[in-house]
Amino acid sequence: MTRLLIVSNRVSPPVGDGKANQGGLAVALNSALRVTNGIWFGWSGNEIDQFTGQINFARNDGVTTATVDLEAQDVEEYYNGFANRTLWPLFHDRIDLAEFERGFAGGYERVNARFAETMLPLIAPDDLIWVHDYHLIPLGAELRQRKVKNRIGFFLHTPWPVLRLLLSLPSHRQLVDAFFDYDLLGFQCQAWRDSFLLYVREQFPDAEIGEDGVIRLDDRVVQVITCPIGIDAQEFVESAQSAQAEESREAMHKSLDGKSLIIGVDRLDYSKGLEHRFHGYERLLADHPHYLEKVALLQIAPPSRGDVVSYQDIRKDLDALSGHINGEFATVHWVPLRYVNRGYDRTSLSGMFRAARVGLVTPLRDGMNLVAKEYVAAQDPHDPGVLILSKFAGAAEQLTQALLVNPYSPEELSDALKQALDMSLEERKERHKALLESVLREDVHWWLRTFLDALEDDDADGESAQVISLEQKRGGGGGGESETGRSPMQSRSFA
Ligand code: ADQ
Repeated sequence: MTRLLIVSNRVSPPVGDGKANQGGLAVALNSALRVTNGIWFGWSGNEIDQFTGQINFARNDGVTTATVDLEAQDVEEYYNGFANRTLWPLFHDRIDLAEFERGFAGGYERVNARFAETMLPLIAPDDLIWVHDYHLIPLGAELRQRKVKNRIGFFLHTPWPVLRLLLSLPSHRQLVDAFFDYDLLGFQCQAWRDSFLLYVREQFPDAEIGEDGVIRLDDRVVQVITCPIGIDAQEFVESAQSAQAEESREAMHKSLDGKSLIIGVDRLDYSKGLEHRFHGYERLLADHPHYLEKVALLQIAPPSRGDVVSYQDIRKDLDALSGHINGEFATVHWVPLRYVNRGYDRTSLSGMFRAARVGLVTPLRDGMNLVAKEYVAAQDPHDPGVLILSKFAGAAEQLTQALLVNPYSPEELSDALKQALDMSLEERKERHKALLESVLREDVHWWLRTFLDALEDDDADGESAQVISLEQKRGGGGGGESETGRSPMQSRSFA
């Protein structure tokens, strides 16, 4: 079995109290690590005075994690800086919030180099290396500079920005150039992949782009695929039917006292469109007074990235807006908007999703959005709720039976809410059936298999001879050891 080496900014080791409190992504990656006896490498989340590169190993529930501490300056420039104040807003079309500081870019390069240097001793010749997300785009190139010959894949969890916006980043070419050092590049949906290929076509005219998504640039070959992430759907379906979920659903019903629940669950992030969502709900209440005291919006939004000013700002804005809406419409018996800044365990959440007549998932831009899929999986197929989904979430390419909306338009949101609240049982069942089929079919296990099959497949472009010769150019040779003692690419089987 080919060993898997996963690299992400933060590491999520399995936790003692079972699957319930872990996201589907962590569960799926952990199970792949368990099966292959793999390792998950990344930042511990801790700060240290001076970077030492010392790896702390831990083994939890059959999964080995290897973590390093970072200096405060690294955290500020790489994580809070380039990752969360430059790339995240840029990749979510918020150029107005993007900060372009040279120090950030320097920190990003430095930490990626430190990751590469530190993880080098962990890499065995046959390992498949899988790098996750925008924090670590240059990691593949850093590893290649250190003569790593292994197959390396990269998966981007966020959207890929439109060409003109990306050009605003001073180091955009350098950033994209690093992608050519991977063997496989995965995007959440066709739109982000197309946008990436368009960038390459315009900015790297020497690159050959095959119809199969294989790009050749000089001696580098990368295959670009669409591989939408899913949830652990079957597990979520079962969790929503458990006694604990039922308790949470019942408690919710009791507190609603016959009102229809509309639910939103998001990290508190400006990309999730919470302000626009609140305005859409306000519009519903203003334009359709017969819903007054008949509906309630529950928005659960635990704060994230509180060290970044734009996140502090959005929190203040939402506090004010939720107060304003409740001030305007509430009565002594009714709170129209329940706005909660804390997290809930996944089983309780599944019960709340099941209690909700409408799932309101309206990010302004989102790589995929797993909440939309969780809402679908949690529904009772005999009396399902309606999913309202932003057209600008990656999930909209798969979940076409949702009510798809422009999240910027309060009118469209209000219309969709009305349509959802008034929808017949027959139509709700029909839409839900199609949605559930998609969520079950393309679940997180399907995603994992699809990505790893492509990563293992060193014949992906149908021209293995050429790939092998490129491996030789990288120093792998025709069967002997390379200068770092790593053998060239070998056939792999991931079970
Ligand atoms: P996120 O932006 O974090 O992920 P999302 O896909 O919605 O967004 O996943 C959030 C997860 O956190 C969901 O599983 C959700 O249930 C959970 N969650 C949110 N609020 C919670 C709360 N209050 N209590 C408990 N759990 C809560 C990034 C990208 C997305 C992409 C994912 C996976 O931004 O576009 O879908 O990665 O690739």
